[in-house]
Amino acid sequence: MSSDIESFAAHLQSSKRILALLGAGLSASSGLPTFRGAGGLWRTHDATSLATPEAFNADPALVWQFYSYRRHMALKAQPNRAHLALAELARKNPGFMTLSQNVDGLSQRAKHPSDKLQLLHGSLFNVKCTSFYCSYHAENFTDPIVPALKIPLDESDPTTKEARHAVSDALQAKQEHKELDISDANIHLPSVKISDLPKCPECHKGLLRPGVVWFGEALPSKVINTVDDFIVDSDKIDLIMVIGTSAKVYPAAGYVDRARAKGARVAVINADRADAPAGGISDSDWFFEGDAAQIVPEILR
Ligand code: BV8
Ligand code: ZN
Repeated sequence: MSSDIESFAAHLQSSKRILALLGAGLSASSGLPTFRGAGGLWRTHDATSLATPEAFNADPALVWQFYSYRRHMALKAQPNRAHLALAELARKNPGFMTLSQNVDGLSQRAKHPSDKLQLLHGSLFNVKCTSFYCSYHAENFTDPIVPALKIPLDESDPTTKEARHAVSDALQAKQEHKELDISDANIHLPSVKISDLPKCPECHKGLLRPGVVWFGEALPSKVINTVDDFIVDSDKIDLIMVIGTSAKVYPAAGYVDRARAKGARVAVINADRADAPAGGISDSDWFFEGDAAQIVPEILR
């Protein structure tokens, strides 16, 4: 395995079909917490207990507070030099396709060409109606999306452990068919009434939900088909860059092996040496350890 920039740059130069799989580590330098990194979103706030249809059904107000907080943070953040360098490569190289697991909208704000940016897990800035008979969905950048979801001045994070306990209490109560009002869980969250949550402007009945892919939900078929076409249409894939991701969430992480199966060499950019994709890093690959915001612009120069 190499961390030699020259050999990587030479291979990049001669590569026609290139994939990049992006994860939360790409946006870390923009100030957005990752899911697993130190103090990450998952470790301290257990996003998995909030990023599910069950949690939303059990307590839509809490889950909306979680997403409203992340929308607010993402809008305050700026794309970093790695987002910009990847967008530049996508403009220059028609054979380069980016698969992003990130929902923070930073690649889009870096002017990454949209046809070259596949959002595997949706976006914080899409919303859709939860009513079965309504197909309303739209982009929405309003912050807060409704007044009731305004972030408290101290920007206290609504996904603290109290909130997490509240979700599991609510799930528990639901299962025991007891209606547990979130305020019974005596947590200090400003309780938000369901009636104050974002409503569908089309059917005026359904609650809106964030347009992200939750655990247990299928990835958007249009995105899957576009990525499959890119892979199948490629006689050979020359390179996949795996940038700032623990590569543990599937089916997204599975694209690394699919690229390898088409001959791709793998370049991992990660702050943590231990976080290599399944299947490890072979001799013909590269591992660049450190901050993606520093490394990516340098190796794509
Ligand atoms: C599905 C949107 C089926 C929401 C997200 C066992 C095996 C295989 C699969 C499963 C399994 N058990 C369960 C599953 C399925 C599950 C899954 O994979 N679970 C995991 C936990 C094992 N997958 C699903 O549920 C998927 N759907 O399978 O559906 C199906 C099929 C048909 C019909 C119906 C159903 C859906 C998964 C999508 C979930 N949604 N996001 C939201 O964001 O709120 S996933 C979410 O977590 C992110 O989008 C992201 O993808 C993922 C976190 O991963 P990373 O981005 O990698 O972030 P992480 O913190 O983990 O890592 C950061 C990395 O950066 C670290 O390596 C760190 O070292 C590095 N780093 C930190 N700082 C820097 C850095 N690197 C460089 N520079 C830095 N500065
Ligand atoms: Zn509707």
